[in-house]
Amino acid sequence: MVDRPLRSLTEDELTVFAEDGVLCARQLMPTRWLDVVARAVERNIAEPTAIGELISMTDQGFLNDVFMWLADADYRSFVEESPISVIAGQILASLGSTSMRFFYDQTFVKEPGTQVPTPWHHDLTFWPMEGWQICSIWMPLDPVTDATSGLQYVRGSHRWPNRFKAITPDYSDFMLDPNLEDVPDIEAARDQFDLVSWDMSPGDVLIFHPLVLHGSGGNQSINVRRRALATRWIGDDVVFQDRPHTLPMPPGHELVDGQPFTGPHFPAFAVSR
Ligand SMILES: O=C(O)CCC(=O)C(=O)O
Repeated sequence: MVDRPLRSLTEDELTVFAEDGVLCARQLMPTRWLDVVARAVERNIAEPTAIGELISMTDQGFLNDVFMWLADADYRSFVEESPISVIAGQILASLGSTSMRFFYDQTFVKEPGTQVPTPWHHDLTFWPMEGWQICSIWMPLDPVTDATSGLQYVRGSHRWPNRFKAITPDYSDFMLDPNLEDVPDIEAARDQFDLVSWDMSPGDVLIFHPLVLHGSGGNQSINVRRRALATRWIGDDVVFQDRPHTLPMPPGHELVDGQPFTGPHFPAFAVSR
């Protein structure tokens, strides 16, 4: 049984997502689901997955973890039963998809005072896939401002033809594909880019396309945490592309190069506009 969001996305919001590559949608997620994820995040901090151990910088107050739902009942119930799939389904239907699979979940916690930035990047080059009918939904559990590491986006950059190197917060060499372009130095010329960001409250979500450039600073607050969960969703036109320098897929996956994502690691959900 899948729960409903507090409201549906409007046609105007779907148009903003299509044109800008990012939409800040206000008050969609009921508090009870934020509480479920908050519980999961505390457990996640205490016991990161094996990949989480590698990609987090816990000594600097930064937790980064992926595919948690495969091992944690609260993350799993959020994916399977919360309104998150209904929201994603509306977005993918608006992109013309008739089907949807869950790709993966990812936690980003920046504790007060952490200096760890999220370097400017787009997401598609992190992933072993090609396709357009894809979205991420980023859901904060705390109030977010620029000062507490709110995400910033280059509006409309999802339509650029470029494919940029995948820059991780720890600048991991493993992810750097020498065949891809460097991300432009946006910080050196901020006024030359159409940058957008939002102050957010728990219940709001950011919905964005994997080709839109985004990033954020550290958390400058001395007392406000910045806990967020991103979930990634894929539609009809997405195929597995077995490329080096991409996020490893979970052990036991059944993916075949050039074929759509299938199997229990990538469960199917309904789409409806
Ligand atoms: O929360 C962050 O700092 C990074 C989020 C992000 O880059 C993403 O969800 O794709």
